[in-house]
Amino acid sequence: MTKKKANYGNSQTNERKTIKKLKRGFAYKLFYQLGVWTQNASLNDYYLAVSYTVRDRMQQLFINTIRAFQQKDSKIVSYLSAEFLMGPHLHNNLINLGIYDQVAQAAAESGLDLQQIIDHEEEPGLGNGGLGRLAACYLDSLASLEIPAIGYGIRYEFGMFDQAFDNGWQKELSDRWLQPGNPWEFKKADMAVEVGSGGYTEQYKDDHGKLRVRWVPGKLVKGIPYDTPILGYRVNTVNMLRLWSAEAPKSFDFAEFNVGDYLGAVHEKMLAETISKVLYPNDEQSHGKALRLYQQYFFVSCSMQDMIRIHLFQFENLDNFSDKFAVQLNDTHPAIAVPEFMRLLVDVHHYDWDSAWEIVTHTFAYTNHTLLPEALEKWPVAMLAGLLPRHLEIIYEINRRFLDLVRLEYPGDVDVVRRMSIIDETGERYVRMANLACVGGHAINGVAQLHTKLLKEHTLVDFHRLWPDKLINITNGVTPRRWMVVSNPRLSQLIRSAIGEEWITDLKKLQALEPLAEDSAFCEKWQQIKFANKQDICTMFACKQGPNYNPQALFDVQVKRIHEYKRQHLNLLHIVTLYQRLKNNPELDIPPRLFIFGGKAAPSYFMAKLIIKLINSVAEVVNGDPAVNKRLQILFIPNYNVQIGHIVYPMADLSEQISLAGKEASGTGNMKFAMNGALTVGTLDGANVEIREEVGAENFFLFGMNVGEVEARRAAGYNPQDIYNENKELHAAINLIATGHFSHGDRELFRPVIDSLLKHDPFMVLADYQAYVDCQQQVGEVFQDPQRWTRMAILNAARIGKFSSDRSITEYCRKIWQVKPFPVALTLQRVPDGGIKFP
Ligand code: GLG
Repeated sequence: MTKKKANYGNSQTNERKTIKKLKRGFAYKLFYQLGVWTQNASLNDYYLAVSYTVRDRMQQLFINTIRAFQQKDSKIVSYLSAEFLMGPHLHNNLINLGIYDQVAQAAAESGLDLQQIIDHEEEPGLGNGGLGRLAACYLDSLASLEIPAIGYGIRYEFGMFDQAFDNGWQKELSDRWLQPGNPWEFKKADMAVEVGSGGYTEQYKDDHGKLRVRWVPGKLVKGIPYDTPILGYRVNTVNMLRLWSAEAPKSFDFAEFNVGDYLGAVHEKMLAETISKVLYPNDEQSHGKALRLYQQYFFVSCSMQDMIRIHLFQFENLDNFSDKFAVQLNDTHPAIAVPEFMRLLVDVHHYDWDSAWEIVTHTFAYTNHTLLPEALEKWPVAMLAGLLPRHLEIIYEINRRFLDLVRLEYPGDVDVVRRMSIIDETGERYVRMANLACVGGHAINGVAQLHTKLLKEHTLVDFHRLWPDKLINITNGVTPRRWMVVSNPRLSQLIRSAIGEEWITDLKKLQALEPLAEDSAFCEKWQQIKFANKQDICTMFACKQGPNYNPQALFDVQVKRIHEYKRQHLNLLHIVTLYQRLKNNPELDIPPRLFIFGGKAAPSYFMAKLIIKLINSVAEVVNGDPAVNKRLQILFIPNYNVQIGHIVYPMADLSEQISLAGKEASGTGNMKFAMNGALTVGTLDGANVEIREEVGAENFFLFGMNVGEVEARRAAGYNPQDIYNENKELHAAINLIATGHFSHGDRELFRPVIDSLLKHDPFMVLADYQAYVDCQQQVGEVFQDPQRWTRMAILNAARIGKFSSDRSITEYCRKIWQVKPFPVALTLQRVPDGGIKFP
């Protein structure tokens, strides 16, 4: 399907006019909006001026899309997510609008360098990693597929921390994304809503003498929405990311709330604002903190109230709410929406329980993103009782009714009741959020085939048995607009000139590249592009200890959160092994390699931070050793984020996807690498399985145990010490670390890593070590045959079509949301004098 172009296309005749208008736009914004003139404007002023000018060009589409939301026959997807890792907006918006070239030209004619302006943007890092970035890819696809959608989340004042290295240790610096000003958002102060906490519940009789319950909160805060337009690719649809910021409500004004106590009143205001102050920087770990629970409740309550308002704007009551809204719970973080919506329906809008439950369960669906037990959220009952007393009552009632159903289905089976209960009563009592989400929605999905299978067999086995059709798979995807067109312009241009543009919105079309894998001229161009991308990195980062990085080397890349299950330390053991081999045999015939790492560790995750220190320590020794540093180098890029991702994926030769089988739900970096023509070395975990299926086993470096083998190995009594004793190279590599070779003789520093590996090795690093090293040997050999390598790389890109987020979103629409595209008609026109003409 070819898409019609949005208004601001690149038609030749309008070109000059557009450029002239853009230049005038920059100057106008500088002068009137930012209050500076060209001579004294800073780079930030120019960034803001250009961004405001671009935003203006989205405005007509944005307002028309919101009008489309308000039409009775449009159904809206609400994506509820505690994280949206959007990445920089400017470049992406230029690409989606189709005015990159004109803006670049207008900037040049104004004496500006567009690239420099693009690079200046502070990205909104409102997410930890894959889960938040997935939400951002999905917003891009929803808009590009013309599906009306709102992303609902939190406008954290401080997003993900900035990472720096201090003597090799991770140092966390506070993120300042809002400091330079955010030109992409609109504050909608008059759309604020109130959210309660604490207090008590009481029964009362309504006007008809009916007994009802109401919640009397002890405190209120105000949620203020900030809207960011989310532009689709070359379509009229501009959806909305609505992020809530917490403020103290009016009712807490000085006179009423705290007579004469000025500081006390300010303190209240501060407490209220704490709610949206900072993103919890933990990936894959539940926090157990009351503030975190309240953050979740805060944005969910704001969002449900907002949807209800939108609905009642068009309809008399909420009976048909689930025909208007499909609400997706991105993991369990927003699962408190289930009792909140019940409360709003029963207590506020006076629905009876059964009708309310009918509406609720038809509205929600839940995506599970993890198999790690420590990531499954549960909240102490006592905490909920204090913070959200009415919600706890509602959860009990939901649970009572649900367990009746379970008992009916499995008479006499007390174990199944215990396991499925929303309340965990095995010790201190907890509310299990995954169980709540499973019960409160009409669909549950995993994020890759293997992940869904494991959910069915283990984590959610009881729910799957009770409701066999409810749990389905929708494999993740990523947007080719950001991860190819924006981040890899050279490759995108080559592909365009070879097969046209349709792949940008229909990624399966990349298949047309397959025959070109045999075309030597095309292969040569492909290689030149990879080389140029690699050179960029070498220019950007200078080696601190040794010779500068060599763009001829094999770029072997692992970028992702630092976590033991992702096994950055397995990668490191391979590096130390190569280091030893080179030291023992200087003539060894292996291709030069540059190992690149990127990723943050949760500030409280001791082992992950020690692994960062270990990588940096090995880097210092290896890079500084002239005996090896022509063939072995390590670069740990600090502060890995979306922006760094833009430069990392295009230059990689090899993508490290080496988690222990059964631990990574899907992974999405694996898709971005393959899209950009990197080959994968990986285990049969998460979406790796499907990537390998698509690109062909012969174009994928597979190693290690599969899930069944992992289970069997553990069942047989896994003893890592045996492997250490038997494997000479591994033994030597571990000893080198343990004896202080990389820590200036300090034998204590890395002892916790070594002890963990030798005593427990929870992620079976040692069990997969030999297979990994052997597989890497093969990688090195293939790399020495550039023709073969390039052919494999092209086939990876050509066969990656399945992993577009457009495919994922199309599946969500069909299998879960029952939503269709709703193309936006431009009924509200801009008029030349700057006013708005109503039709
Ligand atoms: C999770 C999982 C990843 C997954 C991502 C998006 O760990 O495997 O790709 O969600 O579904 N916390 C995450 O990043």
